[in-house]
Amino acid sequence: MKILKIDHIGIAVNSIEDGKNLWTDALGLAFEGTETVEEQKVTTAFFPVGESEVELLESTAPDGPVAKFLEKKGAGVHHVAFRVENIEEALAELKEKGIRLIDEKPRKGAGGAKIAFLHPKATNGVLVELCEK
Ligand code: CMX
Repeated sequence: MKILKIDHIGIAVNSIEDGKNLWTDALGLAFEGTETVEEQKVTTAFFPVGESEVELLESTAPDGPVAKFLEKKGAGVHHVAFRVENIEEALAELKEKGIRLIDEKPRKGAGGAKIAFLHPKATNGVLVELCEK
C-alpha cells in the first residue's frame, strides 16, 4: 500500500458554529463550508492547512459515532486520515496482515471520497481513516 500524505485530522466538536472562529479568526485558516454525511451521522467543516486539512465533526444524531465519542471523551482529536493511492488494495493488505478493520469495504465520505476506518484498538488507541480522492 502507498500512503500519500496526512489528508486531514478530524476533531469532534459540540457545535461547528461555536467552534469554527478559533480556526478562522484566531488561527487564520480559510473555512470551506460544511457538508453533512448522512451515512456517518456527521456534519463536517474543512479548513485547509498546507497539503492537509483540519476537519471539524459535529454529530447529527445522538446514536452516531461522534455523539458517542463526545459523550465519553468530550471535544478533541477524533481521528487521523491518511490519503492512500488505492483504498481497496490498502484494505486487502491490512486485512492480510491481521489488522482489525472497521470497514472491509470503502464507504462514501465527505467530498465524495472513498473512506474506511481501522479499529482504534488495533492502532494505539487512535482511530485511523484511510481515504482515496
Ligand atoms: N478514537 C479512539 N478511540 C475510540 C474512538 C475514537 N474516535 N471512538 C471510540 N473509541 C474507543 C472507545 O473509547 C472504546 O474504548 P474502550 O472499550 O476502551 O472504552 C471503544 O473504542 C469502543 O467504543 P464505543 O464507544 O463502545 O463505540 P463503538 O464500539 O460502538 O464504536 C468505533 C467505536 C470506533 C467502531 C465507531 O466509532 C466507528 O465505527 N467509527 C468510525 C466511523 C466514524 O467515526 N465516523 C465519523 C467520522 C466521519 C468522517 O470523517 O467523514
